[in-house]
Amino acid sequence: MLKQNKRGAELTLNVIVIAAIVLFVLVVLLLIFTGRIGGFQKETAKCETQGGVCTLGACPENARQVSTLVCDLNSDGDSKDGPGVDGVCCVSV
Ligand SMILES: [Ca+2]
Repeated sequence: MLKQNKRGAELTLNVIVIAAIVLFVLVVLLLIFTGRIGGFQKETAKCETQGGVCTLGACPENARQVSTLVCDLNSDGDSKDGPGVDGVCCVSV
């Protein structure tokens, strides 16, 4: 604290550093927030809610795979575990 009183330039530098840290935290919070909104959008595009069926492997002949609808067959809340774990969305044609 004594150094800050002696040299105003150092105080200014501290303010800049603190401002940069605050800005960084805000950016991180924004990324988390937008990530959650993205999660909500995925929630509405769930396979089952759109009339599809989640299947491991290929879809049956009377259904087609819809890649825009997500599956979470292992129910861990994450639909990005891959088609071998979460399955693919099959919608009847
Ligand atoms: Ca999953």
